[in-house]
Amino acid sequence: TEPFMKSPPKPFPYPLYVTRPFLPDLARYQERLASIWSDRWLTNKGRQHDALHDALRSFLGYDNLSLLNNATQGLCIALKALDIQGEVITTPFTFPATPHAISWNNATPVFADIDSRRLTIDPQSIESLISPRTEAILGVHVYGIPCDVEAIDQIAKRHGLKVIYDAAHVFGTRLNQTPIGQFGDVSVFSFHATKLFHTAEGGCAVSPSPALIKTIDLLKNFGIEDEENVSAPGVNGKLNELQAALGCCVLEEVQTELLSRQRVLSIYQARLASIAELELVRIPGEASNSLQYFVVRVPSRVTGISRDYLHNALRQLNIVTRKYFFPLCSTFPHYRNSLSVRIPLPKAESAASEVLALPFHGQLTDDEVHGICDAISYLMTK
Ligand code: T4K
Repeated sequence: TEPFMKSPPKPFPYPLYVTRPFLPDLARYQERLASIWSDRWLTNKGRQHDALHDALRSFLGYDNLSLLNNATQGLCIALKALDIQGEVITTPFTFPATPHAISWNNATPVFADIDSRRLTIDPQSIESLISPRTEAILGVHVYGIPCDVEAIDQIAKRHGLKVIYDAAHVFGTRLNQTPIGQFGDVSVFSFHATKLFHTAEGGCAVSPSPALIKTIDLLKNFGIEDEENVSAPGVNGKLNELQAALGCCVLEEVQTELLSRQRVLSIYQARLASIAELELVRIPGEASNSLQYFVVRVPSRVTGISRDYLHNALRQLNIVTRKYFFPLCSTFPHYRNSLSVRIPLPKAESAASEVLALPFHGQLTDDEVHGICDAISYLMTK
């Protein structure tokens, strides 16, 4: 396809959102709803919950998995299950949920810089921040790019730290064939509507340790052991039957969504790779692509064109891109003057000012993706 177009592109007649939830066959969902109606069982580990639990365990390859009502609550519960109370070294280049979960546990997030290529937490920066109060590292596999799990593992072993991964973007990811959640002490996935696999709201925790998942199961259900024993100060983190049923239906058809996203990705890559002013954020070869986001970077060294210009100009054309993840969490009022920000974070700042998530989901037609590429080509080269 011709990479440059001469005339200005026309706005789309409807918004093209950064993402849209995949909706499974409605009749299949209604069948499951009918079974919920006849069971009259709406939450607290019903049949749909158990069906989704088993299906995900085999689909993802995890023995120990706990379904949750969302990933934020999941992170809070995971940190509690590991009894983290001191400092947790984490990345500022993430969704607010990541440091907030640490803060809700009355622990202190401490922001490390990121690796400028992978965009994930930089192991060297982690080492520079370790103090006698450090108890854990919380890495985020941002956009589906795995953290440097081996380096993090070594640091954790050397200093006796726990490792938690925010796995909100890595549904199905394998790193050199190993399911990504096998690394660290615990990983938490999000099943929010904006995720490739979703239950409208939901999530799960996985861990190599059956004992830790047992604790998470306990903490997500008020700490109730049985009718007469409550052994821990738990919360309510349960996934209900209507959402679990939706998840079962989405999982049955997730391959369709993956194929469609692969089609969209191929068009973007073929059309945008030739624009010198744009860098495509790529998933490293050793990892499978979770196809969660498609992100480009507009390097600030490019004169005349900034990420914000591209974002605003595309919005005029009804192309709704998002600046995931700007602003950095380290700039939020709650953190910026606190013990959380101890070192300059230049690489994270530069990434946050340059990234742009483009519309990326299976319902986009080829023509729409080409239209987005036409608009970007025009704006970047005019
Ligand atoms: N860790 C990381 C690294 C995360 O990225 C997230 C969540 C979490 C933890 C926490 O996971 P959860 O506790 O949510 O399970 C959205 C999502 O709400 C959020 O889950 C996600 N990350 C984040 C990256 O994106 P917003 O504030 O950008 O959402 P919103 O409402 O602007 O939606 C984005 C677009 O999606 C809309 O422009 C249109 C489309 N959309 C959205 C919804 C909800 C639809 O078409 N239909 C819908 O039903 O946060």
